Amino acid sequence: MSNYHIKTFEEYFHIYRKSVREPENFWEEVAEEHFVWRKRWDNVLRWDFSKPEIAWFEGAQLNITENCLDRHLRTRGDKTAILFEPNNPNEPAQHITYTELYERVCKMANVLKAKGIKKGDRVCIYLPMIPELSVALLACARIGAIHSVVFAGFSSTALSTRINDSSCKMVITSDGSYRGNKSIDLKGIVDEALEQCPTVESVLVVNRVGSSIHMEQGRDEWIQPLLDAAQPHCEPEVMEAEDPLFILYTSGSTGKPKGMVHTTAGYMVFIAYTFKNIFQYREPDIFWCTADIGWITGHSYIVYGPLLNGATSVLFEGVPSYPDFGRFWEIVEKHSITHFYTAPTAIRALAKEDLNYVEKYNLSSLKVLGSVGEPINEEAWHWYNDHVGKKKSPIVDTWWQTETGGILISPIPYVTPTKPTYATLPLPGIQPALMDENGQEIKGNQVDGRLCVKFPWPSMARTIWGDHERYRTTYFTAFEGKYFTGDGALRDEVGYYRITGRVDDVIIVSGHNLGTAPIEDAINEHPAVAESAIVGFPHDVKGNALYGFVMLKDVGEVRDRDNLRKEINQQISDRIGPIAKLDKIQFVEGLPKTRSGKIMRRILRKIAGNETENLGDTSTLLDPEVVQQIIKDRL
Ligand code: 6R9
Repeated sequence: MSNYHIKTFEEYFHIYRKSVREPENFWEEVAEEHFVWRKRWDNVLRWDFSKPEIAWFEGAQLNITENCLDRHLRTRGDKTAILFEPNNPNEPAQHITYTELYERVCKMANVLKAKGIKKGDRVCIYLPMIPELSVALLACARIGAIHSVVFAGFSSTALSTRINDSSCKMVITSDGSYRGNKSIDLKGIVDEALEQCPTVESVLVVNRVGSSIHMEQGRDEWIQPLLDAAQPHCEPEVMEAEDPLFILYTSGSTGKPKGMVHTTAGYMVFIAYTFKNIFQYREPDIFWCTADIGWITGHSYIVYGPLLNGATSVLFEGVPSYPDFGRFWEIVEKHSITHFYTAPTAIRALAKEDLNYVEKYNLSSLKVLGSVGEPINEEAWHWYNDHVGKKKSPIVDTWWQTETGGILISPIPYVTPTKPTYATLPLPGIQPALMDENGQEIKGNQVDGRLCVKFPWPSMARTIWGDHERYRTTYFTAFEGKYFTGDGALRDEVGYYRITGRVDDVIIVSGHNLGTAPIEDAINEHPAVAESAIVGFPHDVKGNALYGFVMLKDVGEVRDRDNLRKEINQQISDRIGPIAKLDKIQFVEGLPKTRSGKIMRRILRKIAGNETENLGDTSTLLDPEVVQQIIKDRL
């Protein structure tokens, strides 16, 4: 029996048990059956979480793009690989076949090579959701360059920090981008960022909006003429299994973003396997993940997962509210989408609008619905199930992280009975553990604790770019011998997992992970600010919104507080991006601190969420008076 496609619940348990008993045999079988290798591995797995060192399929040689493109040409050359749906509904959709995609990737790979990009070089990609974005990732992978995609909603400072952290040699961007009825001057943001980026030698610019932009002599070039002149074939670079494939930055609880490094063979095997099983993908299904490729969800389940399986993957440039709140459903009907994968924040935003926006469209093509990015609340789950899935399409609530590369806990549709708000069961090969505060594993059911993983899986990040020690301390020291996720979870009476949220200083706003530290740093840079602390509080649509407690240097000096609030938010917008703006800013005379000087965010969180009745243990507070004053002035 093939291990690859799980079809019944019994089969799931059978495969799961095998994957725990003999993980190496399990993954070896998956790797043998479904990929093109230039050379077979010598060793399936070598690992030591104390260092931490993790290596899968060592000795193997391959190129992931051969698996995404070349091998499909004979059997699926004319099949649509990317179905591009533009921001403007009147602009025609584009069906890019596997053959066309292969040629476009090869051409771009040849352009990168001609610009001096070699195996191991880092290329920053700062593009909107247009086909060139997928092409750029694959072109890098084709020649062994390491792509570092930066979400095109990040500010110039956030962009330059990421470019510098991994010393990128090149940036691929566009003149501008469309989002709803707005267009954004992406190239202007890049120009500003590059004032601080000495390692960038060249910038390739895609023409998307036709705006007139500054082109820096000797540095910037329009990409289209170069592509037109390039050869449509490019020999794939032969990569070692553990050669880095990409870097993707994620927020941490300290200031600097963490460049998570994913490597080639393990990532490929796990992403292909999870795509196929978690979505029960079968030809000729049409798969749509609404995430941005700037996040891990887009990397794994818009680009690599679908292409590794020869699927049709929808790439949507726009937003769910343009030209109106029916846009998602209009697209589902128009392209007979079978799989729809989105985030709870989008579901909540659409659920607030008139039901007619959903009911107007024929959604009968849908077979599987997915959710990712944050816990899905009961109300949103039911709205999704009732009005989008019409109670016929199972919802897969998929839990995972940038660090995990692919989905670790999720129902398998038509196999695992779903339960609202539960991500349910681990995928084969994944061994979760709940830990108590003393570092002991909590066995049995009906328990809750901190979520760890006990055994390596192929697509886990291998390090943080340039800072392996930070990788070790962030993920492998809280619980000895285990990978710590930063999330809390509970396990119900049948062993189903429910993720309850972050237990560290990361706040998820509209599905975006925001570290408290970088936002506080941005606030503190304002000349009037002495110190600040931010926390999340519940919000109907965003899941969490941000509440800032800000202490000023000289209270007497400040005349216009509303203006100051605007300036603080502008500062955050400039440093990080508009997604990190605060919903509420309360000026305080002091912050609650422990005797060792740590801000007690736990207390601030309760105040922001209006749960001031029970503040918990306040005995370690240096000055309890401060807390009473903050409660009194609460917004
Ligand atoms: C894929 C992605 C990771 C954090 C993760 C957790 C939260 C993601 C979730 C979920 C509950 C789910 N998260 N999926 N929480 N249920 N189905 O989102 O990666 O951006 O790195 O975020 O998102 O807190 O630790 P990333």
